[in-house]
Amino acid sequence: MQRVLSIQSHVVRGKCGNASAAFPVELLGLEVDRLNTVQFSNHTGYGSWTGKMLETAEVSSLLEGLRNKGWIKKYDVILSGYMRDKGICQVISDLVDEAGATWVCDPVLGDYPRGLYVPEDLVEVHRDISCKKAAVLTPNQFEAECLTGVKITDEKSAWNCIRALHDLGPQKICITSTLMTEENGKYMIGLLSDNENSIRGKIRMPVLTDKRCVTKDNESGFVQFTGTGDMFAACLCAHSASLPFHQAVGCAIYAVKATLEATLDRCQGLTDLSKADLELNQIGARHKIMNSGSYDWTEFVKLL
Ligand code: PLP
Ligand code: PXL
Repeated sequence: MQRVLSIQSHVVRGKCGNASAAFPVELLGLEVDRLNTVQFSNHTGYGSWTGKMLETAEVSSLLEGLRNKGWIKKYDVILSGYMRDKGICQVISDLVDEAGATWVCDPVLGDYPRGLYVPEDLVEVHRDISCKKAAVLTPNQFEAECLTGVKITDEKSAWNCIRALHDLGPQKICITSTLMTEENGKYMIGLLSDNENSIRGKIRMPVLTDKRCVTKDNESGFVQFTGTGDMFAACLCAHSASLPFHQAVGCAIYAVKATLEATLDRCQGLTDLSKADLELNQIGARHKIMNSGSYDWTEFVKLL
């Protein structure tokens, strides 16, 4: 059985960071050890929260404890996500070498429309340290643009952005979500590129809308979830243990989509949707997550 070390945030209430990533990895049959880079009461999208972040030295000390037991070399995959202290990237980079593990890096920096939601110095650190060593990178559009300086306005510029990301290091890249849509906003577009196997693909995900989310800045009622990127990277990591990258992407999208649908199902009968109502309902989707590896990935991924 593969063992994953997942280094990202933890929230007491809600589903993001390790609270979004760990359960699906377990449902998919991998062992996951959680190293929490922060412990907050809730995700920062609520505007206020309490809790603490770990200093780099505290992360190193936890790893030292694992090292003393001979457990570092047992990791097959290191999954990293949300962090706030830039020194942690170098610690993870050294850890990946020591463990001889594959680094799946979700360079969490921000998104549209929220913008940057971690300290600014993390952009440079992800560019110079994480990208140099990560095998797999899963930025969203905002993060891909921050890392490369290449703006995505259409598919051509998106592929230029992916090329620039490959030049930074990672051989497998998935831009999980972009502002590009098809069929009048019905589908959101993402892109994947596996340089080692010369495979490129376009990802089409159905956009979920809800009347209760309609505002004057959001006329379509696009539902803004949090923790989807974290869950996606985790499912990708788990499916990659048994499937080629592009297929793992399709199956991970299915697991996330089933979860978002289960989340909206849970909101039936409510007149308004709060952030708390939109916390991912992974439990409601657990059977679909478990079976996502045998889902027809071609529904979401078209090879180019
Ligand atoms: N929305 C949907 C429906 C998704 O399936 C995914 C990724 O799997 C995302 C959004 C990506 O979210 P983020 O922008 O947080 O990376
Ligand atoms: O989903 C990214 C994320 C992870 N961890 C914490 C967050 C967020 C986004 O808001 O606040 C603590």
